[in-house]
Order: sequence, then C-alpha cells, then structure tokens
Amino acid sequence: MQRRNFLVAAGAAFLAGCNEIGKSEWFGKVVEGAEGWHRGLHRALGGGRITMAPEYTRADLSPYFRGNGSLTVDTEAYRAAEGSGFADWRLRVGGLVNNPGELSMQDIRALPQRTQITRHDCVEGWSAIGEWTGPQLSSILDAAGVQEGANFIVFRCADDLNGARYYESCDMDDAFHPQTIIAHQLNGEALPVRNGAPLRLRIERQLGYKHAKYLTGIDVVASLDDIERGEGGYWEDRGYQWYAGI
Ligand SMILES: Nc1nc2c(c(=O)[nH]1)N[C@H]1C(S)=C(S)[C@@H](COP(=O)(O)O)O[C@H]1N2
Ligand SMILES: [Mo]
Repeated sequence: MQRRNFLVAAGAAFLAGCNEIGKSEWFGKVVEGAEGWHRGLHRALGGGRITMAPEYTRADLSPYFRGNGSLTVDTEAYRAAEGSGFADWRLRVGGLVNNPGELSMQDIRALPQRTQITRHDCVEGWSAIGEWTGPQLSSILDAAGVQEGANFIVFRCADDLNGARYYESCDMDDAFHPQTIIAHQLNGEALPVRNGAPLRLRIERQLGYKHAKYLTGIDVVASLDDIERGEGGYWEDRGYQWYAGI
C-alpha cells in the first residue's frame, strides 16, 4: 500500500478562531491540539509519494455543473435549513475520535481552506469541471483526534435515494489526502442545492458517486461491516465498486 505524507497543521487556525461568535463548543475544545494516532502514523511514515488528481484552470470550468442523483433533500428540516441559508447546519464528527462533536458552518469556514479545480467523472457517462473550496478532511480529523484502530471514514448524508439513506466511506489514505475536502463552495459561491448544499465531499481520485452530498456527519470506524448492507456506500450496497479509482 502506498503511504502518503500530508501537510496539515490545523492547530494554529483553531487557536485563532476559538473565541469568535458562531464557533461551536467543540471548536474551542479542540484547541488543546489533539494529536491523533493516524496523524502520528502518517508523520512517521512521511516522505511517501502522493498521487494527485489533475487540477485545471478557471478557463476549463464547465459553464454549468449539473446535479445528479438527489437534487435536493425532501424533508421539512432541509427546506427550513435552505430557507435560512444553512446558517444553523452542523457537521457531526463521531466514532473513534478523542473529541466527538459538531462543527458549525462558521467552524468549517474558519479552518484553513483549499480551492481546487477538478474534473468530476460520473459512471453514467458525463464529466464536469468545477472549482471547489473547503477545509481538508485531514484538518477536521486532526482536530477530532483519530484513535488507534480506525480504518475508515463514513460520510453521512441527509437524503434518501429510492427510499434508502445515501452514505459513503473511504480509507485513511484518501481521508488524509490533500485533495480530500469538505466543500462548501462551487465556483466561488455557496454550494447550490443540486450539488449538495451546504456541504459535500470532494475525493478527487475517485468517481462521482463517492462524492457524498448533503453531509450531516462523519464517523471514524474500524469496520464497514455493520453499516447499512456492509459494502461501504449506497451504490456499493447495490453492486458498485467500493474503491472507485479514476
Ligand atoms: N447524498 C448524495 N450524494 C451523492 C449522490 C446522491 O444521490 N446523494 N449522487 C452521487 C453521484 S452518482 C454523483 S455523479 C455526484 C453528482 O454530483 P453533482 O450533483 O454535484 O453533479 O454526487 C454523488 N453524491
Ligand atoms: Mo454518478
């Protein structure tokens, strides 16, 4: 298995932001500077090569980034959230972490941000290039303090597709990859509803269905066996590959 170095030092940003209005309690608590097991592990193994997905320029942007799969979340709660500009949306972080809790949208925006212009490839046979902005998942995981024995990240979504809750998962290599971000912007603007507002995963070395939209939570787990049908994602449970490398 390829080992990857990663580049995140979230501690300073957490220190800078913790007393501002809108920051959640969790955001303040992680100032202690959690040193997760995986962070130490990745550091110890540092120097490995990272394979990066290609990045493009603004000239390459698709004029319209279509939506696919769920185009909204058909619940009262989501419509209410949309009505208030998703100001009160929370991303729950749980499972095998030292600091379980919730990030507010302000928390998400206060973390160091990454912007990347990438091509999205859907198995249904279309592609689109978009510019995505958000914190690296690694900075959230570092703040949460990943515990020993963690092997996967599970991404929880708000929407049901054909009567079942959408979800996704990845391994620690992709979780700590620099291009794995929790995006809150597309092309410099708040994420449109059709593209997963207010938060969606970008996991750029894999196919479209891995890029979970309408994120409500992240769980750090040892095994995927007991989650839904045990294959690690909505489409995986219906026969798609779990590792959807491009
Ligand atoms: N929550 C959720 N995430 C999802 C889906 C979905 O239906 N629900 N569809 C997936 C598929 S198949 C693709 S191709 C992309 C589409 O992203 P887009 O709507 O921004 O084009 O989202 C993925 N993530
Ligand atoms: Mo897709």
